[in-house]
Amino acid sequence: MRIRTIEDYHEAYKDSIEDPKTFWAAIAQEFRWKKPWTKVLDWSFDDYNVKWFRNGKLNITENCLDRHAENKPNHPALIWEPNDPEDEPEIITYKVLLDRVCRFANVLKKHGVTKGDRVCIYMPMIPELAVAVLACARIGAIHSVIFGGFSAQSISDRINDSQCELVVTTDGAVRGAKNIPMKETVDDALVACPSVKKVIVATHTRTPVSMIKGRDYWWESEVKHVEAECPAEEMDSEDPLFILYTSGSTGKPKGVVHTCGGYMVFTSYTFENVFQYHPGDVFFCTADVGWITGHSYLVYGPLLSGAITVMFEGIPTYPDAGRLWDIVDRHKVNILYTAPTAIRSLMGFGLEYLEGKDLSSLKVLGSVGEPINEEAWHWYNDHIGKGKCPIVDTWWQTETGGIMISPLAGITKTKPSYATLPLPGVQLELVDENGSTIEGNGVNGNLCITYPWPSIIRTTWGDHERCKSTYFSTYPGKYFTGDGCMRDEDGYYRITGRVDDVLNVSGHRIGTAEVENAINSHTGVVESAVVGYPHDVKGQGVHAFVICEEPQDEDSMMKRDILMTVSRIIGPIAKPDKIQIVSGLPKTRSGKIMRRILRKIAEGEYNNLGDTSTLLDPGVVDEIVKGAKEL
Ligand code: 7RM
Repeated sequence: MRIRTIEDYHEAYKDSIEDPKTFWAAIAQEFRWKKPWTKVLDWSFDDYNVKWFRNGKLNITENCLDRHAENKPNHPALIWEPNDPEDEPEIITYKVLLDRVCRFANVLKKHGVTKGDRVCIYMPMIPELAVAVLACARIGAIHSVIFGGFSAQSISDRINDSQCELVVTTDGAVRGAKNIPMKETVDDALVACPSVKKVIVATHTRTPVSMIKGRDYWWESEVKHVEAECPAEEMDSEDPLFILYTSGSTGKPKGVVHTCGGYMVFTSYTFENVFQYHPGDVFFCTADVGWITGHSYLVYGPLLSGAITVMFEGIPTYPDAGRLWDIVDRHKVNILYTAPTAIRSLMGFGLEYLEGKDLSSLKVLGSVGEPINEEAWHWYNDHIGKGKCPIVDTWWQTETGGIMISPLAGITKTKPSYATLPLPGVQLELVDENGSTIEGNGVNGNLCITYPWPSIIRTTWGDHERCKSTYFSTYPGKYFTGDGCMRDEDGYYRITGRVDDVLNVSGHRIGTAEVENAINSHTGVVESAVVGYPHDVKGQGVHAFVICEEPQDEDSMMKRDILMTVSRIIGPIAKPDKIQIVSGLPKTRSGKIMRRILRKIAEGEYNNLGDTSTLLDPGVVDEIVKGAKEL
């Protein structure tokens, strides 16, 4: 379905509310199904259970690849831009991509992977990553992609949670000027992963690696010895497609499960409508495939729609802060989808990095992952879009699978820092602390969704109760997003940020409890509390308040060792920006840490701490304020 005008939007929205099943069935029938569904939707948000396109059979890779390889075999599917701008980009057509996916699918089969098995993918942003993901989907294996910035410990926790049997990785990775030892990290992880039987290693950096006989195999030699054809496994619409781990308010990340049919329908529908993709447009999503944005809008959404998708191995600041603009220029990118943190960071380097870059191919700009502040919005609009590219500020979550609130490019009137309006098919509600619906405009509340959409999270792997209690119990009968939200006088939505203990650091979701657990595992640490504070580039920074067994001097080894511990346990992305050693934490008489006070202190709002009289030891606050000022 294609919405082209604001009238279309309002009409589609109305239809989607009045008769959601008919609305989604019409979109779903645009895809290739091996067997039609018998019922569009079964659902309950009370005893959480959602099933879309019941008994429908399909394979998502037939829709991503075969359809297009038949119609336009030589059309580019993936453009790969290497880390080093001196290296050659790679252009992979639909025909070739299908071929490579089928070969690797046969490799997985040869190593015993079958439908329903879990496969862990830990790779840099190279074409083999997309190939590995799609090869799993081809044979019905459930992929669990782990972002390359996670530590060995994080990898093994995730592998063990979902009992992966096979891992796909590379010898090494390069990001900017850094070399990253991928296989070595996997080896460290596997010491604690008895479920893993095989490891497939793609050669990329030629970093020396250890290869264990009978367990470890080279990608390049494996693909030589298999057939080029691989039939697409018949999957039920509700069979799991992938697991993606994401942080919540507890110490343990959850494995968000998405299923084949609904995820396919929703990612393609949102891709085409939000970005107003036209055949032949070059689409560049800068997110890593290790995050949901990379899954939905680098791999699946664009390929389902037969688009040209750009994958960039490196970072926006290498070799200099003009790299993204070089890529736009070089590949004539029409649609750029990136995160506010990247915009803010590049903004800081100044306009000289835009000199001589031809950005005239750009038609649409997108933003995702965190609220975009007005300054960054205007910079993006004026200097990248040259005032002629609509900006789509897309709000969504790992759990929603695809974009939920966003302007439709060139159709919805935009407003800086507003995600604007829900897509047709998305039913929002704002609720107050008591769970009562907040009606009308010019209001603030907690953002809920009251009706299922096709790519809603189905479960958290291995623990359905956790899924129910995390998302469907705060406000019974509604999906609770964890975000605060304003609806302005025009009925436009503006996300104000998380209302739980989840941080958003450079667009990466990090649970404060996870960071605290990591810090607390460091020797000599008694207790810690982690909060976020506004950070000019990262959006949020991480401020850790730590109680140690022994008194510490200002630049003690302790702080550096804590950073190393967090890096080891979670990954460098979770390293606190500030560590403040304190002698106590503000606690209530029942022993609960008053995070509200710590947040205020971290934000620098020292004079507005609210009522501290109920604290066990009010004096501790003065000491923490003093320490924070000195930091
Ligand atoms: C896509 C993604 C989800 C959280 C979400 C929000 C925040 C995402 C926006 C945003 C304001 C946006 N998935 N968030 N997009 N906040 N405006 N356009 O990021 O699972 O990793 O994070 O990110 O808090 O709940 S995620």
